[in-house]
Amino acid sequence: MVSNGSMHFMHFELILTQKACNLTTVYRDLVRNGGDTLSFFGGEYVAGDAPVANGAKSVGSVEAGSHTAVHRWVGDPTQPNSEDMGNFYSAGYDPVFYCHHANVDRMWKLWKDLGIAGHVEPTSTDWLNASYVFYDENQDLVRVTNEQCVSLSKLNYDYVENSKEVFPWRNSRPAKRSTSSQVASTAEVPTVDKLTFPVSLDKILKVRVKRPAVNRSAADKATASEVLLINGIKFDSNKFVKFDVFVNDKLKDGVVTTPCDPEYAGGFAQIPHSDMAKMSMNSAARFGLTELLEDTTTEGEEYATVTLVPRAGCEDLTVGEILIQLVPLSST
Ligand SMILES: [Cu+2]
Repeated sequence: MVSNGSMHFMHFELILTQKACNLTTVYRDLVRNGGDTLSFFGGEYVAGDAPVANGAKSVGSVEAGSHTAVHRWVGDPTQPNSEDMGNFYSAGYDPVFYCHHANVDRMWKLWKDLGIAGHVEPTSTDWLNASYVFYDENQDLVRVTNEQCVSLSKLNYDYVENSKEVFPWRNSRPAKRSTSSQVASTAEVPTVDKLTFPVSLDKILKVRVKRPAVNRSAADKATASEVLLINGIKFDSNKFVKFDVFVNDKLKDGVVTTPCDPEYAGGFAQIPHSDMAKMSMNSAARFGLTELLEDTTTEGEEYATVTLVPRAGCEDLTVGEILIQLVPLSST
């Protein structure tokens, strides 16, 4: 009976831990990694650009994070390519797809309403005029532009006002590490210039990347966010691919960091396009470092130690470039 009781207690603890971790995931997608327009929305595809196979547009923070995670979780793992929600061609067959994407739309609204500098929608005419065709309720084709979708009042719907009840993740920034938990010396880890790119992610990759500035002041952080760029991510679009990114994750011996910890920068994940012939995709990812460096007490470090951990489908995935940039928050 006693062991049964403690089992229940452990189970309860795990649920609480998972819930807190999930809230941290939403916080990361909307705040930490969504600090500027490009980081939140992902790269724009513009007419005249190179086709997908050659271009390298970055994914958005929600898109590659919680959005893709839900596709994967709800997909059918017994199917070779994780059908229905777990695959591009079949996701719309599952009615939950529409609930899921309505919530992604809501996350856009929440991101905008946070009122954080840098949370600005694209303003280029090209983006505003981009259009799509849909069937309306009379089965007539109608053309809809981005501009017509940006304003919820034009669409005649809205979401519940921000409140504690619908905003439980707002205070889910990871707890700050004490200085003593970090092991500063990582001289055995190669610097990025010692690697030959493109580099394979068939195993864990650990590299030190020089930061453009150290000990940035609050004023510096208000004008530019520090962003880790993983460019030229090439992979096979036929299968689910995922890798995780940790920064300054070398803690005391025996302490293993997880996606619930402040060292977790985020992940890159793509559900497969299994109806296509084998096709090489080229993408990129952006991870916000400003808060991460504060949370891990490493703002004073000249280099960031970046760890890429392959999780699925990375046997033939390669990375073309890893660098850190300051992104001005006034730019849109
Ligand atoms: Cu989706």
